Amino acid sequence: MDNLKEKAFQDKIDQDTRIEPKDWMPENYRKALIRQISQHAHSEIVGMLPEGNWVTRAPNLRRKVALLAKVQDEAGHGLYLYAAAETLGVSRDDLIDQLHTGKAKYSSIFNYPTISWADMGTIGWLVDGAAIMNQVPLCRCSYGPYARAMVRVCKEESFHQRQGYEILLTLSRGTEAQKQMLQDSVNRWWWPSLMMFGPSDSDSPHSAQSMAWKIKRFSNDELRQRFVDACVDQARILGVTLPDPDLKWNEERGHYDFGEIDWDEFWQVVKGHGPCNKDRIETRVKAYEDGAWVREAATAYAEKQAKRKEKVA
Ligand code: BYC
Repeated sequence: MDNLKEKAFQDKIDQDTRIEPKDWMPENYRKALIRQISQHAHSEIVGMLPEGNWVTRAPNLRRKVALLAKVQDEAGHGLYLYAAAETLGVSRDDLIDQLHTGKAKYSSIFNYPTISWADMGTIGWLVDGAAIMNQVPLCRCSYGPYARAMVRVCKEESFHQRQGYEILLTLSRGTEAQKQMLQDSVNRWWWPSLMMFGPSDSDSPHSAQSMAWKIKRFSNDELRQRFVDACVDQARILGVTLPDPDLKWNEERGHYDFGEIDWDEFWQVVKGHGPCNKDRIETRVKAYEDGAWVREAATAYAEKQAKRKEKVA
């Protein structure tokens, strides 16, 4: 019976029919989605921290307003994604608990420190740039609620990428010290940005199945290559050097060749031993605890309203 259901399910996927929450789905499809969507949601929420760190130190009011708005957008992305995960039968409290107890993964990139203002520009250019490359295909993901959430996320990410690039353009036309700050920032963020796409295809345990289910539309290496190809001209316009001596155009492949990623560093960070993993989780837990009174007040108000409605009825 399940075999028949599974065949009908795969036929739907092959015909690009969206799967919706109440449709039958294999248990492993549900689990794969909960895993990816929740990791994605956690990444958006933890992703607020490295930039939030600079809100009070933005160089002028316009920059401060834009940065604050970007960080708020990321909170919104986290909420759409938690809501999409909840349609699969998992509770938000459980997901948040997994993040706070260190059981859940989130993107490796957010475990690196933001030590200069240029990092706000570089995160927009490279980190949001990598995110867009990875996430635009997710708008065509086979699971409806995730795909629909991604449409809005991608529109906002695109705006973030441009505001980051504009920060860097301004620095690139500035003083020698500003140009150096820009180059130093790109030196630190280039390789971690390439790691955002995940392990090489040959070391990616989930890719084949996720692609067969059209959760992922392209492999980690395909998207990483597209990202490198897109960045080279953008770096040239900024007048920065990408820190990879092996980066060069390959006429035969029609792509840029690039150097070997330090996979030891990647797995160290993923396993919790990056420069900021501990600090990020501690800050996140504190923010959650400090916000308890807001959740309590909102719940008390909702309960009061519900009782009032009951009385009227
Ligand atoms: N960092 O078989 P694989 C953002 C894990 S937010 C940490 O290739 P998959 C933004 C992977 O989870 C950016 N862990 O897995 C926010 C798996 O572990 P488990 C987040 C990583 O799922 C604010 C194991 O390694 N974007 O853009 O097929 C401001 C094996 O990997 C990483 C998303 O989440 C990593 N970099 O492919 C600015 C997008 N890479 O679960 C920007 C949606 C891999 O077996 N997610 N791992 O314990 C995806 O597209 C896919 O999940 C990935 C990984 C490409 C990330």
